[in-house]
Parts: sequence; structure tokens; C-alpha cells
Amino acid sequence: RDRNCDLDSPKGLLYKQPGITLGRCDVVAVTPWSAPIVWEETFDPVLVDAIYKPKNLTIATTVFAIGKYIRFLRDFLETAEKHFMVDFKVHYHIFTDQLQDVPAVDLAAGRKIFVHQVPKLKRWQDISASRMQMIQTIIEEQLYREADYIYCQDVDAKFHFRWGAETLDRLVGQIHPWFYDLGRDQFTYERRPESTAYIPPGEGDFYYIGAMFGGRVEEVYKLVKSCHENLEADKANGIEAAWQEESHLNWYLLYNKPSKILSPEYLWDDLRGKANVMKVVRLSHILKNYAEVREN
Ligand code: 2GW
Ligand code: MN
Repeated sequence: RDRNCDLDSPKGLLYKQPGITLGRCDVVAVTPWSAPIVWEETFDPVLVDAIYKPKNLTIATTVFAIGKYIRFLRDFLETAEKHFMVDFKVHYHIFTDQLQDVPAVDLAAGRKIFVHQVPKLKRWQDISASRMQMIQTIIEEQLYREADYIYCQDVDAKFHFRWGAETLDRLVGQIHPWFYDLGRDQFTYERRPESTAYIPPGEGDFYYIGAMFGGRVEEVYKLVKSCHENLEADKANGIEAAWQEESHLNWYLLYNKPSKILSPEYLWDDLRGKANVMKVVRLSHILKNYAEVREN
């Protein structure tokens, strides 16, 4: 297995010369620690595919479909087959309490579904937070051997446009679509110093969404292990962070800077219409009837 991420120069591939003065001027495409922020027109998809395809990578994606959320799984998978890492080996790892209701979806060659049974926890806060521990376990038991990259996603979303290899990197965070244009003082970080997810006023880069994080398997392992330990430490102290694992994820990514950041194109929210900075919507959270899907 090729675990080496060096970019080989693709031979004989024609593409536009990289510019050093032109480019998108309406968005920031690099962070102050020099990590790319990925937007349409900041990369050439043909070039990106030519670089990554020969590496024979396996990309795992985890998705949880517990209780009523099983209803979102078919659209997630069917649209992923059209737009998510097309022509790459993708292993979907589905965590559910309803094995028999996992839809049969036609998968392209080299793509597979693995189903893992998990219990249905009573509190929704525990359902979303328990993902950190379950992802840690699946990495230990299987993904260290079987995958190069792992992307962890919410199920209540649909793909609409290319979501491809331009997202691959060591440690990848996703800008939350509700906060991308706000100041750090408005981010819903955990603000109580008693929590291990505490972020003091005056700190913070972006508000990252809990619905998507990813990267090299060994890097995501460190992330989920840390978040899981901090969730447990808080529980032992009788405190629960404002947005559960999303708060811990934000703490982790503030002090362990991501090497690549995805613009809101990569996770938008149907509630928000379309924003001018966005030339495409690649994946969006669907409108859902919260009261109905969340009652037991
Ligand atoms: C049930 C009641 C209330 C909330 C969630 C659930 C629930 C979530 C469930 O019954 N079954 C289930 O499989 N889930 C999984 O958790 C599912 O994969 C879902 O996409 C994910 C997160 O829950 P969701 O989509 O309702 O959360 P969001 O999108 O409204 O919220 C964001 O903030 C959350 C903080 O806890 C998470 O960080 C989430 O990732 C964010 O998108
Ligand atoms: Mn969601």
C-alpha cells in the first residue's frame, strides 16, 4: 500500500499554467498558517484527479443512521455515488441500529458498504457525541489496515456537485455554513472554563461543523481519541459542552491546526438559500422537520 502522499508530477497532462497574480479575489483561499481553503476555481479538477488517482487510495467515510435518521441514508448514498470521490475506492462505514433497513444501493466498481450495528442511545446529545468513540474503535479494528483517508459525515445531507480528491489532506476541517461570515466572538464555542472544550474570548480561527471532519487515518485517530477523552473527562465532572462533540472538535482544531479547510461549498445548508461567494453547492444539509425526526 502506498502511504506516501508526495505529489508526483503528472506526465503529459495539459492544463493552464498556474498564475501568481490572478485567482479568486472575492474569497480567502489560504489561512494565516498557510493551509488552503478549498473553493471552486482555486483548483483544477482534472489535474487533482491525475495526481491522486494513480496512488490507488482507499477512502473510508463514516455515517451514522440511528432511529429515524435511517430515512436519510438512501439519498446520502445515491448522491454520494454520483459526486463523492468518483472513480476512487470508497468504503462506506454505516453505523445503525437497524441492519435490515440499510438500503441496497448500486455501487460503482471498487466501492463497498460495511454495516456496523450500534445501540440506539436515548439522548440525542449522546447519539451525536458517541460517534467519536465509535470512529476511534473502527479505526483501531479495521481502518488502520484498510484505508488511507477517512471522512466522517452527517447523514442528513445530499451531494449535488463534485466533492473530490481536492479535499484530501492530513487533517481537514469544514467551515460551518451558519458561521462562515461571522466574527469569532459570535462563534458558539464552549465558553465555560470548567469544560475541556473551553475556548477563551479573543481566540478562534473558524467555527468548524461537527458534521464533517477528515484526513489521513492516523491524524483523524488522534482527533477522535482526544475528543472522546475530553467528552469523558467533562462527563466525569458533570459538565456537557454547549454543542457536544462539535465543541470538542472546535477545541481540537484550534490547537491542532488543520492542514486543509473546506469552504462552505462542501457543506452548505438548504435553509440558507445560496450565498454570493459560492459558485457551487457540493453537499448540503437538507431541510428536515426537527420536531418529527427527533421525537422517539
Ligand atoms: C436525534 C435527535 C436529535 C438530534 C440528532 C438525532 C440523531 C442523530 C438520531 O436520532 N440518529 C442519528 O443517526 N443521528 C446522527 O447524528 C446522524 O448521522 C446525524 O446526521 C448526526 C447529527 O445529528 P443532526 O444531523 O440532527 O445534527 P445537526 O446537523 O442538526 O447538528 C450539528 O450539531 C451537532 C451537535 O451535536 C453535531 O455536531 C452535528 O454533526 C452537526 O451537524
Ligand atoms: Mn446534520
